Amino acid sequence: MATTDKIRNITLIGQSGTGKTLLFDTLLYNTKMVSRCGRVEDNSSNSDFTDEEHEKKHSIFNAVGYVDYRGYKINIIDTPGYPDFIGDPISSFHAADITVSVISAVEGVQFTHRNFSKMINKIGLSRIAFINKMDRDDADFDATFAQVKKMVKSGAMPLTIPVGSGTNFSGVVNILSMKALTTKDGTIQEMDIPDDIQPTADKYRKAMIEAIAESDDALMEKYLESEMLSDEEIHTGLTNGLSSGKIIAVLCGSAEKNIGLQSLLDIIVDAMPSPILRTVRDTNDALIKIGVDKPFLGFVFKTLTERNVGELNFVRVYSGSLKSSDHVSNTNKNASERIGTLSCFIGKEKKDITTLVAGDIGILVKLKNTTVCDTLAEAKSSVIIKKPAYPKPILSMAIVPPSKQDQERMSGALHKLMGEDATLSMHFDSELKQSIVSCMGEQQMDNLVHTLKTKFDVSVTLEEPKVPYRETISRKVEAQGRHKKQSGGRGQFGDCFIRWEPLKDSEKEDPDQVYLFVNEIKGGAIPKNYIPAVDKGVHEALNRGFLSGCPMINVKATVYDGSYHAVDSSDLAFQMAAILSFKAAMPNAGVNLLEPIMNMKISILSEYMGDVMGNLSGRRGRIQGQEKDDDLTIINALCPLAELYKYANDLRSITQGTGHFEMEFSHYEQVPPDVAKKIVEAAAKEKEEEA
Ligand SMILES: Nc1nc2c(ncn2[C@@H]2O[C@H](COP(=O)(O)OP(=O)(O)OP(=O)(O)O)[C@@H](O)[C@H]2O)c(=O)[nH]1
Ligand SMILES: [Mg+2]
Repeated sequence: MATTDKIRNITLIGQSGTGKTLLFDTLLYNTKMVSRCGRVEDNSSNSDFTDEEHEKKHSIFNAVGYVDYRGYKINIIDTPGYPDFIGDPISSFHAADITVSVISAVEGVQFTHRNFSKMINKIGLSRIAFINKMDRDDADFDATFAQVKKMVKSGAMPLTIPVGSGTNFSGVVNILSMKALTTKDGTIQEMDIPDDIQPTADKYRKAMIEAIAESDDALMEKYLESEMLSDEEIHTGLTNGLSSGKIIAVLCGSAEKNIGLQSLLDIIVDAMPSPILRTVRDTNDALIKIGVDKPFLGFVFKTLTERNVGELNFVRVYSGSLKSSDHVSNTNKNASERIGTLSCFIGKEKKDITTLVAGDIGILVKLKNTTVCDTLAEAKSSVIIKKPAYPKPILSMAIVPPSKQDQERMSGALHKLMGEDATLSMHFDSELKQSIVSCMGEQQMDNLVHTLKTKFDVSVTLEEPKVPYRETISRKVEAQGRHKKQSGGRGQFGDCFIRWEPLKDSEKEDPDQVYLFVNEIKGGAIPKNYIPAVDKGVHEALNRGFLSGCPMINVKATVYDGSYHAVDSSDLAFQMAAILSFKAAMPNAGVNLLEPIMNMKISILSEYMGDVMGNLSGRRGRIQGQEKDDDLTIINALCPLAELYKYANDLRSITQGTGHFEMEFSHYEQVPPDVAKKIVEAAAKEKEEEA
C-alpha cells in the first residue's frame, strides 16, 4: 500500500480526440496493470468501456485507474473532452492534484484547453501540457509549444523535447536528466543526447534553470552570482514551481507509438506534488487544514449506479484514512454512513482493498445517502467541502413518460441520475404541465434517454418545452357581468360592472405583475363581503386568458358598480359575474400576446462574430453590446425564448464547439402579429382536439 507521499493524482483533460483515452490505456499497459493495451476503436479500452462509449467511440464518463510505477501509486482519471460532458472533467479537479492537458501536435491548443486553463488557474492545480501525436507527419512541436506559452501566459517550460518528428519520431530528451530516451523495436533505450538536438536541449535546460531561479528570491541571488544551481536546488525549485503553478511542465510524446510516456511518469513521480500539498476550501471559501494525521475527510467526485452492484461512490481522501466498517458522516445530508467494501479501479476491473490513506482515490459501494459532490467526514464533523463550479445548463427539454402511471418511476430514476451528474437538473413546470430536464447538450440528453431505458426500464420521449406566453390588454373597456339563474329552489344572483384597463408602470409593484384589483363600490351596491369573490373571479378569468389560454398580466380591474339580491346572491355568483364581465370586455380590449425575452451572454472567439450575429438576428435577437475577455468576445443580447430551442446546437456548430452561452429571463414583450397569429391558431386547434 502506497503512503501519502508516494501517491500522485492526475487527471487527463483536453479537447475531444487528442488521445487522452489512448494515453490512459497505454500507461496501464506499460506498467503491466493490464495484459493487453486497450483501444477505443475495437471497444477494448479500459476507460471507454460502457455501451454508450462503445457506440459513440469517445469518452462520456470519467474513468479511474491507477498504475504502480517505481513504488508510487499514480491514480489516473481519463475525462471526456466532448463539451456536453464537461461536468466530469470539472469534478475531476476535486480528485486530482495534477492536470495533464493532452494537446494534439497537429491541431495544437484548442478551445477546450484554453477554457480549462482558465479554470485551473483559479483553482491552483499543478499543470502538465502533454503534446501528443508527435508521430503524425504534420506534427509541429515548436508551433504547439508556442501556443501553450500563449495560453498559460507565463511559466511554460519544456521538460521533454522530441527526437525527430512524424515517422522519424523516435524518442524524447528529458531536460531534467539530460538523457535521450529512444524507442527501438518496442524497447526504450537511455542514451546520450543526439548532437543535432544538443543545442536545443542546452537552451531549454538554461531556460528551465532561469525559470526556477526566478520563482525563488534566494535561488535568484545565487544564480546571479554563479550562473549555476545545484541538482538539489534545481529539483526543489522545480517541485516548488510546479506545485505552486508558477511553472507549467510541457512534455511531448505519442500515445500511439508509446513514446515519451516513461518520461511523463518519471516527471510526475520526481517533480510533481504529493497530494498532501493540496488546498481544499469549505462552503465559506475558507481553507480547510488537511493532513495525514487529521481526522478523515473525503469528497465524492463521482457516483455511478451499476446494475448488479448498486451505487458506486468515487471518493478522494483529503485527510486521515478510511477502512471498511468505519462509520462516517455525510455532512451535506447530515446522515451517517457505514463503509462497506473499499475498492480501486484498474480500468474496468474493480479490486478490493482494506484501507484508503490520505491522498488516495477509491470506490465505496452501497452507501445509503451519498451522491455526487457530497463530503464524507469523521462522525462528529460538520465541515462541507465547497462544490466545483459547474456551468449552467444550456439545453432544456420536456420529458414524457410512456404513460401517466410511469410518471413517478421516471421522476425517481431522474432523481437518481441527478445524484450522479451535477450538470443535470429537472423540475416540474406546473403552468406548462411539463417535466423539464436541463443539461449541457444534445448528446448528454440522448445519453439520459438511453440510461433511463437500459438501467431503469423507462422509455421516455422528449418534446420541445412549451413557451410560457402571456396576454395583456391595450385599451380601457367597461363591461357588466350579470349572473342570474333561477332553477327550482334558491336562485343565483351576482351583478358587477368592471373597468378593465392596462396597468400603468407607476402602478406596478413588479414589471410583470399579473393584475391590480381596485374596489370603487360606493353606497353598498355590492355588499363588502362579496368583493373578495369578485376579485377571485377576476383572477380566475385573467388566469385563463382570452386569445391563447395563457394568463393575462399587467391588467387593472376596477369594480365600480353592481347590484345584489338579498337571498340569491353568493360568493360563487359574484365570481361568475366577474368572469362574465371579462368575457364581455375582452373583444374590445385590444388583447395582445406577450412572449418571454431572455437576456443572453454569448462567449465566442472573435472570428465567429459575424456568423453568430447573423444566426441571432434570424432568431429575432437584438444585440445590446459586447465586451472583450481575453481572446473571447462576450455578446450581450436579448432574444425571445420561443426562438432559442436547441440554440446550443447552432452555437456549437457555428463556432466549432467553442461557443458558450448563458441566459436568464429578462421581461415580457409583445409578439409580432404574424407570429402571434400562428400561436393563437395553434392554441385554438389544441383546444378543439382536447374537446
Ligand atoms: N497518430 C496518433 N493517433 C493517436 C495518438 N493518440 C491518440 N490517437 C488517436 O486519436 C483518436 C482519438 O483518441 P482518444 O484517445 O479516443 O481521444 P480522447 O482524447 O480520449 O477523446 P474524447 O474521449 O472524445 O475526449 C483515436 O483514433 C486514437 O487512436 C497518437 O499519439 N498518435
Ligand atoms: Mg476519451
